[in-house]
Amino acid sequence: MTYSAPGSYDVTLTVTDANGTSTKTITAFVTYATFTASAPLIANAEDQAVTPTGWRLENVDGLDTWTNVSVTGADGNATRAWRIDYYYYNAPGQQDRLVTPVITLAGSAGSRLRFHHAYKPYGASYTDALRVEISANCGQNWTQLYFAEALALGTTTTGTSPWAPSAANQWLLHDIDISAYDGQSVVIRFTGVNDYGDRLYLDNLEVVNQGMRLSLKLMLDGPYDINNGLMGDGLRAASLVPSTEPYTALGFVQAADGGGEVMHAGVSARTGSDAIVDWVQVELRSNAAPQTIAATRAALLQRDGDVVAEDGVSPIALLAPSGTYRVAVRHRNHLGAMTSNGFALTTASTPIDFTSIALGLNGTEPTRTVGSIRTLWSGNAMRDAELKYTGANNDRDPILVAVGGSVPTATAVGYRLEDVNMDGTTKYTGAGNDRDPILVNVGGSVPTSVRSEQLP
Ligand SMILES: [Ca+2]
Ligand SMILES: [Ca+2]
Ligand SMILES: [Ca+2]
Ligand SMILES: [Ca+2]
Repeated sequence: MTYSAPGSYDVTLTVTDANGTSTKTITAFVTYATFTASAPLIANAEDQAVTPTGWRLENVDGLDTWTNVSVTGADGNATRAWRIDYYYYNAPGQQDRLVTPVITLAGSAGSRLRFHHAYKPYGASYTDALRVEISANCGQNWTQLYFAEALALGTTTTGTSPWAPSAANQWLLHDIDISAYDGQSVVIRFTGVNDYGDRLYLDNLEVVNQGMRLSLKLMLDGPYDINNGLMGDGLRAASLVPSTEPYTALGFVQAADGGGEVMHAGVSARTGSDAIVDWVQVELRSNAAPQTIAATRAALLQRDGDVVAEDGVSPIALLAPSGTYRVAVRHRNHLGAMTSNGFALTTASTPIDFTSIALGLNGTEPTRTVGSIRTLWSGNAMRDAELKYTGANNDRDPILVAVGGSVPTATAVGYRLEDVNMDGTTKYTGAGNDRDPILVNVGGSVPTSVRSEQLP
C-alpha cells in the first residue's frame, strides 16, 4: 500500500466467508505527514488543540482518548493540559497515543526531552500506565524512555473519585537525556494505557537543544567559482562525498561530542546552490586561550557557503556551555581560519560569515581574497600547517604520486587530499590541474615561498 499525498487515511478490513461479509473501518488510522520540526519543540496545550501542528492522535477504538482540558498546572497557575479519563473509560488494554511530528535533531547537541505528568492512582490493581518512546526510523522501531503504571505512576495519594491536580506539587517533571539521538531525526510518542483507574494528565512536552548554535558561512578556494559565486560540487556529483565525516580518521582533534557525524539519507542527491560540496570541521576555541579546543563538530558545506548539519539544511550546534568563544573553520585540504574576537554564543543561532572581508580573523593573510569575498586557502595536499610548492614536505609532489608517479598526464578519480580543486579527479598537468593553484597560493612568483595556516 503506497500513499502518494500527505494526509490522514482510513483503513477498512473486509472479511467474507460462507455466512456473508463483515467490514470494519478504523478512521484516520494511517497518517502520512511531511511536517518536520526542530528543537526546541514546545507543546504546552495552551492552543486548546489536542494535536498541535504536525502532531497526531492514535485512538484505535475511536472512543475515549486524549483531550485538552483546563487545570491547575505545574507552576500552580491555571493552564491547559492533556488528559485521558480512565475514571470513566472502561476499556482495559486500550492504548491512546499523542505522537510528535518528525523532529530533526540535526543542529542540536545535548538534546533533552522534558514533560510533566500528573496522576492519582485508583489502587494498586488498576494498572493505568504512561509509556514514552522514541523512534529514529519514523516509527518502525521504538525505544522506551519512560514507563510507569498504577501506584508508581502516581503523583498524589490514592483516591476513588475523578481527579484533577490542584497544586504544583501534584505534577512530576521528567528531564530525559536523548543526546544519543543528536544529529538524527526522531519521533516521540506518549502512550496512555487503560486500566479503568483515574485521570492521567500531560503538559509541557518539550524537546530542547543545549548546544551552541552557529549559522556559519565559508567558501573553499579550491572549488570556488568567481563566475557564479558558488563552489563546484564535483565530489558530490561523482558520489565521492563520504556519508561519515572524514576528519576523525584524518587525525583532527575532536572535543566534546564532536566526530562521527553521519549525513542523512538523500542529502547527497540534492542539486542546485544548496547541494553539498564536502565536509568541513568547526571548532569552538577558548577566548582566553585560543589554542584550546572546547568543542568540535563536523558539518556539511553547501555550494553557496552555508555550513549545515547532518540533514543538509539546519544550522549546526556544538556541545559547550553558554559563553564567549573564538570560532575556527577547517578543511582537510585547505588552511583553516579563526576569528580574532570572541562571540557570545547561546542555544539561539549566531551568524558568522567567514566570506566577509569585515570579519576579524586571527593572523596575517589568514584567507585569500577573491573579488569581494574571502576564501580559505587551497592546496594543502600534504596535510600540515603549511602550503609549500617545493622543498621538503611540499604539497605538489603528492599530486604526482597520486596519479601514479611516472606519467604526469595520468589522472586519478577519488576523494583525495591531492584533489586540490575538489572536482573529483586528481590531475598533475593540463587544464584544471591540481598543481597550479598551490603555486598561485604560495605567492605565484617565488616557488620557494611558504604560506602558514593562521591558527594558534
Ligand atoms: Ca499547559
Ligand atoms: Ca481510545
Ligand atoms: Ca601542506
Ligand atoms: Ca582536481
